[in-house]
Amino acid sequence: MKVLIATHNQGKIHEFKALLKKHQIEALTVKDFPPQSFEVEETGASYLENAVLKALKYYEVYQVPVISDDSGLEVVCLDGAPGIKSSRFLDSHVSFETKRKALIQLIGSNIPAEAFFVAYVVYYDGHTLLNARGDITGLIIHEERGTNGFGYDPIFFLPDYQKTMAEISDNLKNTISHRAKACEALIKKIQLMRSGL
Ligand code: ITT
Repeated sequence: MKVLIATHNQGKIHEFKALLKKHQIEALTVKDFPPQSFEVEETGASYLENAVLKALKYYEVYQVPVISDDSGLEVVCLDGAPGIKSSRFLDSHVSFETKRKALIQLIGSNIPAEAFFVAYVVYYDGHTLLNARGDITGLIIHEERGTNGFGYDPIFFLPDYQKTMAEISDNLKNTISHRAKACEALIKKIQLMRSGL
């Protein structure tokens, strides 16, 4: 089975490729198709709505089964911010190094601060729409640690491993992360759908 990963985020693509490979699903990316110019406006009021918007748009453009992801970082003492706006925090063109520094400043004396990563993933093949959710708890710390992963990973500390999400291996992130949990749950639903149950 082949599925198009409906994202331009290279970090997500890297993770989805490994997550799908475990289940013998081949991950396609937009680079496997002739160039298309389109944008998905993330106008949804929730992660799920945005993930659905992405899935429907990529399916409309490429006409192959797709998996999309809308995810974010929620800091408890900031009432869940940056949340659904995590990639647009400050501005979508601002570097993640700057976003991470600004977030640490915003949290101020509440650091280390309890936080969650949340991911909603959606499968759409023109007929069936499936979705699943995953999350992981951690602490936002005041210093950057590690170079793996992407986005907010270097400041997301995992107490159980005494490492940040950017210090653990790709393999471990792909077992415990919000995206890994959501993707595993989604694949179970896809398999059930394909087996006719
Ligand atoms: P697409 O819409 O093309 O998928 P995007 O990066 O804009 O790409 P989102 O709108 O879902 O995707 O934004 C999610 C943001 O949340 C992402 O850019 C990161 O800042 C953050 N994020 C999500 N998962 C993450 C992870 O595993 N590690 C670090 N940061 C993560």
